[in-house]
Formats: sequence, structure tokens, C-alpha cells
Amino acid sequence: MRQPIPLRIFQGPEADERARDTSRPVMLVGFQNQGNLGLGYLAAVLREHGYTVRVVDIEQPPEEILRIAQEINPLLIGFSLIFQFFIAHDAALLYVMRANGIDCHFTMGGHFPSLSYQQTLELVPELDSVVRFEGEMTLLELADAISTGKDWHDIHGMVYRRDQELIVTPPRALIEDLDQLPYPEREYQPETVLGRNIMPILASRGCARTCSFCSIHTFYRAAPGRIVRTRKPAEVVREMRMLHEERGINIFLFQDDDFPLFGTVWRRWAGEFVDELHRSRVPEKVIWKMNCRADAVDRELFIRMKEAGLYLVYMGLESGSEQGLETLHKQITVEQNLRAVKLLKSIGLMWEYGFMLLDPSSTFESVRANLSFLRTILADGCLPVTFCRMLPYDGTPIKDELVRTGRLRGDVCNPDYDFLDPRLAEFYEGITNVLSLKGWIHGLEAVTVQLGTAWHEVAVMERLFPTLPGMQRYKKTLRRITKTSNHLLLNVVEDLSYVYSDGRENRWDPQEIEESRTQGLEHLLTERDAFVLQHQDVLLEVLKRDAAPVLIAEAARVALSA
Ligand code: B12
Ligand code: SF4
Repeated sequence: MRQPIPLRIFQGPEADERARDTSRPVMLVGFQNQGNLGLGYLAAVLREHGYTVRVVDIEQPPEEILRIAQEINPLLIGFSLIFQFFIAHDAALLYVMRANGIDCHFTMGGHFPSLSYQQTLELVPELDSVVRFEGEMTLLELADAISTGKDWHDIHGMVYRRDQELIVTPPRALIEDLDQLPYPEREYQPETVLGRNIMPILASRGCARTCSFCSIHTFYRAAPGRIVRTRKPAEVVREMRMLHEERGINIFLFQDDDFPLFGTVWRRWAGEFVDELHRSRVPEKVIWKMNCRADAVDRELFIRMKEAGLYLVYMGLESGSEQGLETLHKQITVEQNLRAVKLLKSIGLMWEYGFMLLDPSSTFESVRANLSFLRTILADGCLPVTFCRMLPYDGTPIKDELVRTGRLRGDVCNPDYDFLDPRLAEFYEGITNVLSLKGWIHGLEAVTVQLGTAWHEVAVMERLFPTLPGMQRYKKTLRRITKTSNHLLLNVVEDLSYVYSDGRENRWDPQEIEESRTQGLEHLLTERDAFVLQHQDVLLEVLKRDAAPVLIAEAARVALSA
């Protein structure tokens, strides 16, 4: 592998002066469900420089994606790979496209292609190149070069094949000032909760922490430049306000890896953000969710943020055992996790959590510590049980460690590992067989997902609708259903842990569990539908009233463009 001599480093104004031919569109293909901000930013930068951009959802049938490419004859197609397990899907799609005569430049970006570019180019031979790290400036430069017939091979931030060699050009620095980027394109219908529109948004990029199972910090550290960059609070609020006024968005999901809260500088940032929200009067109309670590939860700040519209806090708690937290390099204690949950409950903020029942250091004792932790935090039935098993993604320190110790198994699409105690693999398979995890935890129809949705609706009703009579009773019922479901789920998993560790007899019949599951789900849906139906008129009336400014804005736009 050869590193070419570094050429010039991209500077903003150069992009404005560079020659380009924008007569052919650029096509971008990626996972669009819930809105893809990466593709949105890429499209916005290209459009700002005159290109027509067609963003296509990769979950559409391949023949439809092919049809679009044939119809628009793009200058280049950029594929976004945000989940590494999608690579086989991408490979098949690119094969079909090439086989059907699409001969423009194919490039790909995202975490996995950036960090595992060699594998990406091997697994997807139809690719002409990979764009590494933040792709806005590299993609623009690539489009400019291709459109004017210039050589693109010296563009920074790329990898490509030359004969049998891989050429890795010098990495492109991370974007220093995120506010210089245009707002991301969002040409899709927003998701909704009870008729309220939702949009993803970013206040920052990067993460300063170093959890061993996460590739985000590796991604941002491997590129030159400042790892964490925050936008100006006023700019973030301006974008929220614009989306509220023009698109009727009431719910914002901050997709920041770690929302800026921790330490003096970011705490100040969060304070300014709150002040800015109040100044703009946005909190009267919108609510927002963000992701943070448990050690960032602070009473005073979170109360202020709640008053400024914060309605949901997602925390990656990940483990309830000290050993698990250490293996995952969370740099946090079980006590801190518990404290954060307690604090959020006392403030009355809804929260969600990520949790890994199993990780490479797991023992039956740590599994039981995890179950006991879940019992503690969910004892009041405030939320359903959820958990997964840690997966060793590319670019993570834990994957490197598993390689080093010869325990890595599986492949790119299904990464896996050997437990230290092989009985744990049987245990996990046992849970899957007895419980049918798809019905309980994973997938849209799962109990946990349905319960989570019902609780989310409650949080939205409480914040974006007038007080509904009977809400306390409904919450009590939800809590009872959640408690029953959690109790069963945790008991089964705990009992099975003894079946596999101590050879105890299994007392659970999958059929009976399945019956309890469907009954619980039925009960939940009946209660939920009854409550929503009972208040339908009020909900609809409020939605109609709030939609008015948007309709007026739309009418004005139509009138102006006529
Ligand atoms: C939002 C989000 C989601 C949304 C996706 C919405 C969407 N359509 O994009 C939802 C909630 C659906 C989701 C689900 C999941 N997610 Co998720 N998600 C994220 C999150 C937090 C933010 C993504 C984002 O908006 N980033 C901001 C943009 C600006 O950055 P970006 O996407 O990296 O794009 C930039 C560059 O990568 C590059 N680039 C990207 N694409 C392209 C393409 C081209 C052509 C070019 C030139 C450049 C380029 O340029 C972009 C602009 O600078 C990321 C973490 C992260 N930081 O990326 C995890 C992340 C992508 N998710 C992850 C995972 C594991 C999941 C789940 C599997 C979780 C689960 N257990 O269920 C599911 C999978 C869903 C499924 N299909 O089954 C992992 C993926 C790990 C991996 N290596 O595969 C991540 C990285 C989180 C993590 N800590 O590890 N997720
Ligand atoms: S898991 Fe979250 S806090 Fe940890 S490194 Fe990844 S993004 Fe940062």
C-alpha cells in the first residue's frame, strides 16, 4: 500500500472557485428510515454548489434503484453504509447495477468503509473508490473532478485500487466549523407520533469517550482535526425553528453521539442552548430528545433542559456489572448508572436505555448481576426490559482484542465471538429458543418495542397536548402491564441462566410463555387504543390548530411560486 505525497489541504473558498459541470445529477443511496443526516448533509453541500441530487432509499427494491439510475443517468453514485451488516446488501445492489449497464463512478462512505476500506473494496468489487471520514468536501471535489474530466486520484480522503495496489490518499481533516455547512436536506415525510412530526438533528459531531465496543471514537480519532465539534447554540435553534415553521416539526431527535453536557465547556454550551431556546420561544411548541452518558446527568441542568423542551433522555447504560462496564471501557460505575436513573425519575423525565446482557467478559455471575440491575431500575414498571448481546464491530478496540486472543468468530455481516465460558453461548441460544426474542425484544411487533412505543406516546401526550383526563389511570395500567411483562421476562432469563450453569431443570414451556406474551400484548393494545380513542377528538383538535401556521406558510409559498 502506498501513501501518495500529500497535496494541498482543502480550504473552503477553493470549492467555490473550482470548475464544475452540474448538468448531470448526483445520486446518493442509503438507509433512509427515520431520516439519514449523513446523506442529508452530503446532498445539501452538493446542491449548494449547483448539483441536482437524487437521494434514494436503499431499502427500495434493487430494480427500482436501478430504474432511477437508468432514468437520471447520474454523474456518480454515492452509497452510504451506516450499518456494517448491510454490506452484503450493498454488494448485491452494486452488482446488479453494473450488470445492467450503470457505468458511472461508484463510491461509498460511512464508518465501516472509512475504517475497513480494504475489506470494503474487496467485498464490493464494483466500487471505484471509498470516501473516508466526513464526506461533504471530498464528495464535492470528486463530483467536480469527474464532471469536468479532471483526474480525481489525488483528492484527499479517498481510497481506490490501482492494478493490484490500494492507494490511500491523505486523510481529509474533519470539518472544523460545522455551522459553515448548510442545513441537511430532508426530502422525506417525517415520522410521526400521534400526529406530531419528528425530525433528526445534530448539535455536534464526534465523541470524546472511548468505549471499547464503539467505532465512533475510532472514526473521529483516525481523521485529523478536532474530535468533538459543537455547533453554535443559536444556529441549532434557528434550524429547529425553521423546521418547526416550515415543516411543522414538533419533536426533534438529537442524534449526537454524546450530546454536549459534560465538563465545564459543554455544560456552558448546554446552558446557552437552553437560553437560546427560551429566547426563540421554541420550547412552547417543540420537544426534544438527546443521547448522553449516565455520568452527565445532573439535577440542575436537566431540570433546566426539561423546562426548555427536553422530554426524553437515551442513556447507554450497557451493563449492570462492574466487570462488564470495565470490559466495555465505559469508565463509569454501576452506582453512577443507578444514580442517573434515580435522578431522571425524580425529575420526571422519560428515559430509555441501551443494555448488553452479554459481552466478551461475561460469566453467569455477571449475567445475574445484569438481571438484578434491570430489576432494580425497572421495578416500578416505568419501562420495559430490553437487552442485546455485544457485537464486535469493525474499528472497535474490543474487536481488535478478540482478534488478538483468537476469539473472534463470524464475518462482517454477523460478527461474533467465543465466550470465556462456552456454556454462555448455549444459554443465549436457549433464551432465544425459549423466549423467541423477536417476539419479546427485537422487531416492531415485540412486546418491549410496543410497550416502549406506548410509553413514548405518553411522554408526547404529556408534553405536546393539554392534560388529558384519565392519564394517571392509564399510566398506572401501563405500569402494571410493563411490570408483569418485565417480571416474566427477567424470571425466565434468570432461571435459564441456572439451567445452563448448574444443570437445573427447565421449568418454562415455550408455548406457555408465548401465550403470556400474546395475552400481554393484546391487553396493552386494548388499553392503548381505548385511551387514544377516548381522547381522539381533543388530540385531533389540537393537531388541527397547531397545523395552521404550517398550512399558511405552505399556502404562501405556493402563492409566491405561482
Ligand atoms: C441515527 C442512527 C440510527 C438511526 C438511523 C437513521 C438513518 N436513516 O440514518 C436508527 C435509529 C434507525 C438506527 C438504528 C440502528 N443503529 Co444506529 N446510529 C445512528 C447514529 C446515532 C447517528 C447517525 C448519523 O446521523 N450520523 C451523523 C452523520 C452526519 O454522520 P455519518 O452518518 O457518519 O455520515 C458522515 C460520514 O460517515 C460520511 N458518509 C456517510 N455516508 C456516506 C456516503 C458517501 C457517498 C460519502 C461520500 C460519505 C458518507 O459523510 C457523512 C457526512 O459527514 C449512529 C452513530 C453515528 N455517529 O453515526 C448510529 C450507528 C450508525 N448505529 C449503529 C447500530 C449498531 C444500529 C442498530 C443495529 C442498533 C440496534 N441494535 O438495533 C440499528 C440498526 C437498524 C436496522 N436497520 O436494523 C452503529 C453502527 C455500527 C456498525 N459499525 O455497523 C452506529 C455507528 C452507533 C454505534 N455506536 O456503534 N441508528
Ligand atoms: S458508546 Fe457513546 S459515549 Fe461511548 S464512545 Fe461511543 S458514542 Fe462515545
